[in-house]
Amino acid sequence: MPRLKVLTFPDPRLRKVAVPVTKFDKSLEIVTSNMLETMYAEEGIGLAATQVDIHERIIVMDLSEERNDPKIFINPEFKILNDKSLLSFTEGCLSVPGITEEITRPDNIHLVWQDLKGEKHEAEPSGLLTVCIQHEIDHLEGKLMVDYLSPLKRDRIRKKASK
Ligand code: GNR
Ligand code: NI
Repeated sequence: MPRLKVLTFPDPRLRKVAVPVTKFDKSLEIVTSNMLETMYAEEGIGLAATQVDIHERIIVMDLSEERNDPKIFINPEFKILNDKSLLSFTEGCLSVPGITEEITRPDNIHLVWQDLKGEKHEAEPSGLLTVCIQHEIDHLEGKLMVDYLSPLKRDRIRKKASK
Protein backbone atom coordinates (compact mmCIF):
# COMPACT_ATOMS: atom_id res chain seq x y z
CA MET A 1 0.00 0.00 0.00
CA PRO A 2 1.43 3.37 -0.92
CA ARG A 3 2.11 6.10 1.57
CA LEU A 4 0.71 9.49 0.66
CA LYS A 5 2.50 12.84 0.69
CA VAL A 6 1.41 15.22 3.45
CA LEU A 7 0.94 18.84 2.33
CA THR A 8 2.50 21.51 4.54
CA PHE A 9 1.53 25.10 5.42
CA PRO A 10 1.29 27.48 3.53
CA ASP A 11 0.29 25.16 0.65
CA PRO A 12 -2.99 26.63 -0.73
CA ARG A 13 -4.46 23.14 -1.21
CA LEU A 14 -4.77 22.92 2.60
CA ARG A 15 -7.40 25.69 2.30
CA LYS A 16 -9.86 23.70 0.15
CA VAL A 17 -13.18 22.71 1.71
CA ALA A 18 -13.80 18.94 1.48
CA VAL A 19 -17.03 17.52 0.02
CA PRO A 20 -19.14 14.80 1.69
CA VAL A 21 -18.49 11.15 0.82
CA THR A 22 -21.46 9.67 -1.06
CA LYS A 23 -20.04 6.34 -2.28
CA PHE A 24 -19.19 3.73 0.33
CA ASP A 25 -17.25 1.45 -1.99
CA LYS A 26 -13.92 -0.36 -2.33
CA SER A 27 -12.11 2.85 -3.30
CA LEU A 28 -13.09 4.43 0.04
CA GLU A 29 -11.56 1.41 1.81
CA ILE A 30 -8.35 1.84 -0.17
CA VAL A 31 -8.13 5.57 0.57
CA THR A 32 -8.64 5.08 4.33
CA SER A 33 -6.12 2.25 4.43
CA ASN A 34 -3.53 4.43 2.66
CA MET A 35 -4.31 7.30 5.02
CA LEU A 36 -3.82 5.06 8.08
CA GLU A 37 -0.51 3.83 6.72
CA THR A 38 0.58 7.44 6.13
CA MET A 39 -0.54 8.51 9.62
CA TYR A 40 1.41 5.65 11.24
CA ALA A 41 4.49 6.32 9.12
CA GLU A 42 4.41 10.02 10.08
CA GLU A 43 3.72 9.18 13.74
CA GLY A 44 0.57 11.28 13.87
CA ILE A 45 -2.48 10.58 16.04
CA GLY A 46 -4.88 11.68 13.30
CA LEU A 47 -4.98 12.58 9.62
CA ALA A 48 -7.58 14.37 7.52
CA ALA A 49 -7.93 13.62 3.79
CA THR A 50 -7.27 17.30 2.96
CA GLN A 51 -3.70 16.86 4.26
CA VAL A 52 -3.00 14.27 1.56
CA ASP A 53 -4.68 16.37 -1.16
CA ILE A 54 -7.94 14.37 -1.17
CA HIS A 55 -10.80 16.81 -0.69
CA GLU A 56 -13.44 14.50 0.75
CA ARG A 57 -14.75 14.33 4.32
CA ILE A 58 -12.57 11.47 5.59
CA ILE A 59 -10.58 11.29 8.85
CA VAL A 60 -8.43 8.52 10.33
CA MET A 61 -7.16 8.41 13.90
CA ASP A 62 -5.35 6.27 16.45
CA LEU A 63 -5.13 7.63 19.98
CA SER A 64 -3.70 4.47 21.55
CA GLU A 65 -0.16 4.25 22.97
CA GLU A 66 0.26 0.88 21.26
CA ARG A 67 -0.74 2.25 17.81
CA ASN A 68 -3.15 -0.64 17.35
CA ASP A 69 -6.55 1.07 17.50
CA PRO A 70 -7.27 2.58 14.07
CA LYS A 71 -10.47 4.62 13.79
CA ILE A 72 -12.19 5.92 10.67
CA PHE A 73 -14.68 8.79 10.59
CA ILE A 74 -16.58 9.50 7.37
CA ASN A 75 -18.64 12.72 7.09
CA PRO A 76 -18.07 13.65 10.75
CA GLU A 77 -20.01 16.58 12.23
CA PHE A 78 -20.20 17.93 15.73
CA LYS A 79 -22.39 20.22 17.80
CA ILE A 80 -21.11 22.11 20.82
CA LEU A 81 -23.23 21.08 23.81
CA ASN A 82 -21.80 23.59 26.27
CA ASP A 83 -19.64 26.45 25.01
CA LYS A 84 -18.47 27.26 28.53
CA SER A 85 -16.80 23.88 28.99
CA LEU A 86 -13.36 24.36 27.42
CA LEU A 87 -10.16 22.33 27.18
CA SER A 88 -6.68 23.72 26.48
CA PHE A 89 -4.30 21.32 24.82
CA THR A 90 -0.85 21.63 23.28
CA GLU A 91 -1.47 20.71 19.65
CA GLY A 92 0.84 19.74 16.85
CA CYS A 93 0.06 19.22 13.16
CA LEU A 94 1.76 17.14 10.47
CA SER A 95 1.01 20.00 8.06
CA VAL A 96 2.75 22.55 10.31
CA PRO A 97 5.90 20.62 11.20
CA GLY A 98 8.04 21.67 14.14
CA ILE A 99 5.38 23.82 15.81
CA THR A 100 3.32 23.13 18.94
CA GLU A 101 0.84 25.62 20.35
CA GLU A 102 -1.72 25.60 23.12
CA ILE A 103 -5.22 25.83 21.67
CA THR A 104 -8.50 26.09 23.61
CA ARG A 105 -11.53 24.25 22.24
CA PRO A 106 -15.01 23.25 23.44
CA ASP A 107 -14.77 20.06 25.51
CA ASN A 108 -18.41 19.03 25.47
CA ILE A 109 -19.55 18.05 21.97
CA HIS A 110 -21.98 15.69 20.30
CA LEU A 111 -20.34 13.87 17.39
CA VAL A 112 -21.98 12.06 14.47
CA TRP A 113 -20.18 10.19 11.68
CA GLN A 114 -20.47 7.28 9.26
CA ASP A 115 -18.30 4.16 8.99
CA LEU A 116 -16.93 2.51 5.84
CA LYS A 117 -20.30 0.86 5.20
CA GLY A 118 -22.15 4.15 5.52
CA GLU A 119 -23.70 3.16 8.88
CA LYS A 120 -24.32 6.13 11.16
CA HIS A 121 -22.78 6.48 14.62
CA GLU A 122 -22.91 9.06 17.38
CA ALA A 123 -21.02 9.75 20.59
CA GLU A 124 -20.22 12.37 23.19
CA PRO A 125 -16.44 12.08 23.30
CA SER A 126 -14.18 13.55 25.95
CA GLY A 127 -10.52 14.48 26.33
CA LEU A 128 -8.06 13.82 23.49
CA LEU A 129 -10.70 12.50 21.06
CA THR A 130 -12.66 15.76 21.40
CA VAL A 131 -9.52 17.79 20.68
CA CYS A 132 -8.32 15.61 17.80
CA ILE A 133 -11.66 15.31 16.00
CA GLN A 134 -12.08 19.11 16.07
CA HIS A 135 -8.51 19.55 14.79
CA GLU A 136 -9.26 17.12 11.94
CA ILE A 137 -12.69 18.58 11.06
CA ASP A 138 -10.96 21.98 10.87
CA HIS A 139 -8.70 20.50 8.14
CA LEU A 140 -11.80 19.41 6.17
CA GLU A 141 -12.97 23.04 6.35
CA GLY A 142 -9.60 24.33 5.12
CA LYS A 143 -8.73 25.58 8.57
CA LEU A 144 -5.36 25.13 10.26
CA MET A 145 -3.97 25.29 13.79
CA VAL A 146 -2.11 28.49 12.85
CA ASP A 147 -5.45 30.26 12.29
CA TYR A 148 -5.96 30.25 16.07
CA LEU A 149 -2.72 32.17 16.61
CA SER A 150 -2.06 35.90 16.33
CA PRO A 151 -1.27 37.20 12.80
CA LEU A 152 2.26 37.97 14.01
CA LYS A 153 2.89 34.40 15.16
CA ARG A 154 1.31 33.00 11.97
CA ASP A 155 3.58 35.17 9.85
CA ARG A 156 6.64 33.99 11.75
CA ILE A 157 5.66 30.38 11.11
CA ARG A 158 5.05 31.14 7.42
CA LYS A 159 8.50 32.73 7.09
CA LYS A 160 10.16 29.81 8.87
CA ALA A 161 8.36 27.34 6.57
CA SER A 162 9.50 29.07 3.36
CA LYS A 163 13.19 28.91 4.27
O1 GNR B 1 -0.23 14.00 15.38
C1 GNR B 1 -0.95 14.91 15.77
N1 GNR B 1 -0.97 15.24 17.07
C2 GNR B 1 -1.89 16.10 17.65
C3 GNR B 1 -1.66 16.54 18.95
C4 GNR B 1 -2.57 17.38 19.57
C5 GNR B 1 -3.71 17.78 18.90
C6 GNR B 1 -3.94 17.36 17.61
C7 GNR B 1 -3.06 16.53 16.98
S1 GNR B 1 -3.37 15.96 15.39
C8 GNR B 1 -1.76 15.68 14.78
C9 GNR B 1 -1.79 15.04 13.42
C10 GNR B 1 -2.41 16.01 12.44
O2 GNR B 1 -1.85 16.96 11.99
N2 GNR B 1 -3.66 15.81 12.14
O3 GNR B 1 -4.30 16.67 11.35
NI1 NI C 1 -3.31 18.57 11.57
